[in-house]
Amino acid sequence: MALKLHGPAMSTSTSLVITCLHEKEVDFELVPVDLFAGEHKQPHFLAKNPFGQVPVLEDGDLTLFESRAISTYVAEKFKETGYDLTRQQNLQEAALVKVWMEVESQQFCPAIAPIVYQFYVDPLKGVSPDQAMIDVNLEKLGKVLDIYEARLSSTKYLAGDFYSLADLHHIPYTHYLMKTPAASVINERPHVKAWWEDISSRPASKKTAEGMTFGEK
Ligand code: GS8
Repeated sequence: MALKLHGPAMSTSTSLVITCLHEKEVDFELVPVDLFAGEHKQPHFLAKNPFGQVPVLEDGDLTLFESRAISTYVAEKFKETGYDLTRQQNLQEAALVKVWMEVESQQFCPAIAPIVYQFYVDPLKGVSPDQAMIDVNLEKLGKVLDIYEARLSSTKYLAGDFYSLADLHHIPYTHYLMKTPAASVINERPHVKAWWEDISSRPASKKTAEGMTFGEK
């Protein structure tokens, strides 16, 4: 039975999992969830994720939420197919993948997410983007990316000279950021820019990006 992924393809957390599924060449069924209609707060969805957020993955009788945990599960379960995203055969490499996955979740995401929300989500609510909120988080993101710039001047990817889940987890938010004036925070750092161009041009990343049309007319 094919895996079932519940969530809209335009959502960052859902597309994180979709990119991983494409990298691992795993068949899945994408079950749409209408966030605008509040479907994720309805009892049938809360039974799958009591926090009422997408995505949710169903694999037979196993139900998972939290996108990074789902992508790790997929990468580990399907270790024989597609691209090796977790480097489990090498303890040190696998540990570095985990370190940089944590950095994405604890440092990068808290800075980039509010910026993307200001540019995309607030206008939908009829509220104009809060420039002060953008500026404060751009400064925070710039400091994180200074560390990335130094790291990526000595290794091709974050965990080492190999692409991994740690890089992949950065794709969804950066995809949206790059369509805003805040893209300069990436473009003005040459190693970060080259890294972004590399990871976003992978076939799996491009395939996922086709569904990431949030806010586009
Ligand atoms: C966050 C999920 C999330 O924010 C994860 O899975 O990584 N830590 C979780 N999902 C958003 C859509 S992603 O852009 C969501 O479901 N928002 C609706 C809501 O919170 O009500």
